[in-house]
Amino acid sequence: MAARHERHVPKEDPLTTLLTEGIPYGIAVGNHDQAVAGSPDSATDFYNQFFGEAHFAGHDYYGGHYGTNNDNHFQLFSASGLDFIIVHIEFDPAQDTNVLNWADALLKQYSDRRAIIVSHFILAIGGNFGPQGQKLYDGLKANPNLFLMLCGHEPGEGRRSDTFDGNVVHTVLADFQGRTNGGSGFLRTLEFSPSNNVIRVKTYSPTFDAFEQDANSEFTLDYDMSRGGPLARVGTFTDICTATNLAAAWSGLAANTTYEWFAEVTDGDTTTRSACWRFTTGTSAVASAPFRLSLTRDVAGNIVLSWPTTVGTVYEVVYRENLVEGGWASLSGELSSSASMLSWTTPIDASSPPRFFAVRQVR
Ligand SMILES: [Ca+2]
Ligand SMILES: [Ca+2]
Repeated sequence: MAARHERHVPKEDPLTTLLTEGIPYGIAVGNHDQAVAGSPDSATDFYNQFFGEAHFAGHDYYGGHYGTNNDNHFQLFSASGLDFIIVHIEFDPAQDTNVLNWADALLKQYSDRRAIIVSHFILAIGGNFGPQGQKLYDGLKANPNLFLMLCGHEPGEGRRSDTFDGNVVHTVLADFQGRTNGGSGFLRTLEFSPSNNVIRVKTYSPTFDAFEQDANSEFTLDYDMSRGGPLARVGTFTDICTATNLAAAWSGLAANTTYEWFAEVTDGDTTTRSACWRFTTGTSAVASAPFRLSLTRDVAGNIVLSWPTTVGTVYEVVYRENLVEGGWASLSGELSSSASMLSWTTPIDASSPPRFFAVRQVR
């Protein structure tokens, strides 16, 4: 955001943009939008007067804000089948942990959306993270849907790419306030090309009606959009200290499609993630019924699988020992439901390798 308290407030005009809501946008509060520059606890009255919740509330793309004002807020938007969440975070070198946790929870809540973080100062000209940028990256990098962070603050252009757990996060700095006439309107456009798995970044000045095309102004970022979307949560378990086996049904799988999955365990402070496994469904997908499969142990130590059912429907428990190779093998035979739940028990054979269970609806 421009480092001035006085500003012309643009009016989103549907007639000009041909978009029913005008051009959807969001704003990251900068140090000069704060009554005490650099203090996120000081007043941001002018910003909230013009760009507060009331200004955005009527727009479908507006997602909401943190706390009592609009200093930290987010938008949801979609284009060409790609769904995004973009979170705008106020300038705060110390990075308020509560705000960071709010952003982290949003990225998890919207794990099926591609996530962009925008904040005033994330990346320094030299390519190092600034203090806030480092905290934002460290605090949010475990979200596999995060792929892009955008910032200004330091006049100039720069970028870096970081990989965590196989997921690449690009951070891009573009700030033209030091140029002639306060930047001559120079702005960035990011064009997503799913068929090429790249984001094409361009730099344009409507004042000059010209592109700046040197290496730090026009470039492509690799971004794999081929997997059909970010990871989504399959199941969540709490109070698992004494659990030995946990299972969740993965519904809605498409046939002949490769999926990846992993497990994450947290005690509230530290989070540990497993390796990332993958499997490919067969010509007719298994476990396509939308129900939650629960797995417990009975007093004798047997495994008890149970799931909600429809009376008269026939199911079958299947298993596999390898999610990479082979297929699902029949285990239970046909099980007919006569109530709203069905349970099936099997002893544990300690000499067998670990097994993955699923329930198939036969008819
Ligand atoms: Ca604030
Ligand atoms: Ca340049």
